[in-house]
Amino acid sequence: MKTLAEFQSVYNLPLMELILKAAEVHKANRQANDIQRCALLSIKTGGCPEDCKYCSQSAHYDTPVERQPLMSVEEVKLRAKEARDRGATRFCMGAAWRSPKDGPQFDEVLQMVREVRQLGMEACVTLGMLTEEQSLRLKEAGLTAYNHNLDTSRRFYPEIITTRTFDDRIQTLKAVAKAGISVCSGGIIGMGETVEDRLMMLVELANLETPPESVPINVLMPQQGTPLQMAPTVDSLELIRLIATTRIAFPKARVRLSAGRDKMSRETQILCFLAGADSVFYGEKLLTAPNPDSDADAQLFRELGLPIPSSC
Ligand code: SAM
Ligand code: DTB
Ligand code: SF4
Repeated sequence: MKTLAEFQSVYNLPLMELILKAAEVHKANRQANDIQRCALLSIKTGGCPEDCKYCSQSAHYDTPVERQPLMSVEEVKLRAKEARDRGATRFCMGAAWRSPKDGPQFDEVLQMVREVRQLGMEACVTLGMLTEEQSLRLKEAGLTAYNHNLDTSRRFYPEIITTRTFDDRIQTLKAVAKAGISVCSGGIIGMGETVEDRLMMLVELANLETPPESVPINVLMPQQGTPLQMAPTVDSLELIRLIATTRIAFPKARVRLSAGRDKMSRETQILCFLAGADSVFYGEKLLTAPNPDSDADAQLFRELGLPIPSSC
């Protein structure tokens, strides 16, 4: 059983000691130079019935995001192929749904998963709440991982989302794990929560029956029209401390430096990698928000001495 006190004592170590400790854990459990590049695609955009206060796709807020129906399987296949050619090894598809409805649309998502797997990539989807049966069908289609973030601590959660509960999220994670799909779950920082909330979120994740093998840490990208559009910027050293604590808390997991990289200096990103982050989203767009441009990222990888396709 992991405790808040335990994670606080790690998080509050002198900064260099914390980074060195996280780097040691990283080196002992994972390959130091293996930073996975994942591509992200919004396969169904906007008009979501949930009220997540950070999200540009919620129908509760007036945002500039244009609604798009479910993309065709052919289009997804094309985008996945392009991403693979640029060096992505995981393809993540997101749909702005509360939960998928069984029927032709879910069948199409299953086909997208099959196509991505046939391209030799890991396939991840994030479709909202799932039943056990839907999880099993996704597993049969070859799904590698399911992303469903706890987002924040149990106590801060109702400040951010009121249309589904923290326990609803945990139920979905249970269904995903029961189906034998790898669990990808993390959260967002910068929504007005305290450092204690961030660590409480890690405690919840670490104490799950099946802890996540993949932990995305997103920095809030304030979205026009959402209640959090004016949220203040997160201090980069707080991000680095949280990444290091996440690495120590989940020694074998992928720790994903996710949303918000477009506003980070190269040096902040490199400190995050040193502190144990070992994955980024690669490509100019996340779901609706911008990501660093591919040339800048290719250059960063070259400067780090990491492999990158010569065409990039
Ligand atoms: N509808 C699905 C769901 O919520 O489960 C999937 C898509 S949702 C956009 C996936 C995750 O992206 C969210 O849980 C949240 O952690 C992250 N996210 C969404 N908007 C963000 C923003 N503006 N800044 C940072 N992270 C964000
Ligand atoms: C995750 O934790 N971050 C990604 C992925 N899972 C699906 C999504 C980031 C979204 C950033 C805001 C946007 O593009 O709208
Ligand atoms: Fe919908 Fe997901 Fe956005 Fe929440 S985060 S409003 S569930 S798309």
